[in-house]
Amino acid sequence: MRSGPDRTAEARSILRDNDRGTYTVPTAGLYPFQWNWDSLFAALGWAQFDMARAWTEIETLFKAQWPSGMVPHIVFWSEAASYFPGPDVWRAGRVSPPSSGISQPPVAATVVRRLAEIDRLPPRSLYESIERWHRWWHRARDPEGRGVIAVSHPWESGRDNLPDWDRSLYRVAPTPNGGYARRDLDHVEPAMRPHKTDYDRYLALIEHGVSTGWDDDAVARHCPFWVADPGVTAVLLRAERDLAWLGESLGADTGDVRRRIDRIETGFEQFWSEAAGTYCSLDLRTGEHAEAGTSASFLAPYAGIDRHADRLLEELNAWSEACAYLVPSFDPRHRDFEPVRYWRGPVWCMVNYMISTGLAELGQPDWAERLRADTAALITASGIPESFDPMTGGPVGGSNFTWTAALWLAWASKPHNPDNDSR
Ligand code: 9WN
Repeated sequence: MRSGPDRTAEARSILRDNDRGTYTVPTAGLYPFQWNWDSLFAALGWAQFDMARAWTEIETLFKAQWPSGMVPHIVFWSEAASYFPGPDVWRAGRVSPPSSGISQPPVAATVVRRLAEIDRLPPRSLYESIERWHRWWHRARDPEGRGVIAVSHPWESGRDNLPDWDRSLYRVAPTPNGGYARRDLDHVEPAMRPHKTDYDRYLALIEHGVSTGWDDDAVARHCPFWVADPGVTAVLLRAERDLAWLGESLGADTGDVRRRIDRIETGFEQFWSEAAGTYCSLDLRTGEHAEAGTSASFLAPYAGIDRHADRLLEELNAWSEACAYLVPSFDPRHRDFEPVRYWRGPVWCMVNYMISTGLAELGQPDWAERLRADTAALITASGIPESFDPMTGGPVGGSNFTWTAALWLAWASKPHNPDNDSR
């Protein structure tokens, strides 16, 4: 019998190597701090062999929660020169520890529910912290109560240089301070990273946040980039449902959570674009939908939304014919698709995990298993990098990557079991 590489041993040792005691860095060098959604996916991996460490990961992240309820996308627990932009650029220092001034897709309640199912319920204080974070999303990023959640920076979506953001981002005047030195290109080939023209605008948006003192109302009213994201909205809707489950298990009053669920469940339809035949992001300053679908379009079932399910499955089938491995981050038939440039094409295994979970719950076990099997094949062949080329299966971005390791341990290495389909 042919024995392949032992990815399970490798994945565990990547988590251990990236462990900084109370949090896990996404990968050494390229990302030397605690990142929000990376840490939560890391907890799923830790839970496979060190449950106490899994809980610590989440507790550490919530120690950085802002008084407003916001949980930052990066927490600078220590200093490191290998990443730009650091705390001196974000100047979000009115709270300790220093952090960025924006958030990231709120997967916490969903991960905590998973941990509760395999271990124990969280303390009430953690439930309340997550509840405050969810309330912040609605208040700060959907102040008009439309039922769609905006991002104030491409980094807040977690899907940085997606073609969706191009039109909205290129209306932002680039930073006049062009003399900065990027650090990401010290670690990863330029062809796999965003362009300088994108970075100039990422920095301008940080400067805008700093100029408001990171004030939520001012950001909502004046931020030049204000785009409702089906990715963040679907993740939040799923998380609200899981928060309701946690709240009920803990004996909390979940009336507000239920009202928020109703609002986004209805609001989500605003993402549907008949022109694109899928869910697309929506620029709230101009009212325009993006031109094409992204991997986030397929997160609707994960959010418990089955409207347009047949159309989504047709679309997924069309994507599967246009690439070798599902699910590319952007429509592989579109002119802006780039198979190795970060979020303009590559496959990200934690996105596959979320889409697959939704497809299983939709009653599509074959599609769910196809995504798991594709992810397993990618990791088996190419190791544990940040993401993968959907055409060749080759590794893309940083290496020895925490979330790929974690999702291998928690999901991709385990063939689908139909008995696990019901929530
Ligand atoms: C900016 C850490 C993070 C992920 C994001 C991913 C990338 C950062 C960057 O890396 O973003 O947050 O500098 O490129 O896009 O999803 O959390 O892995």
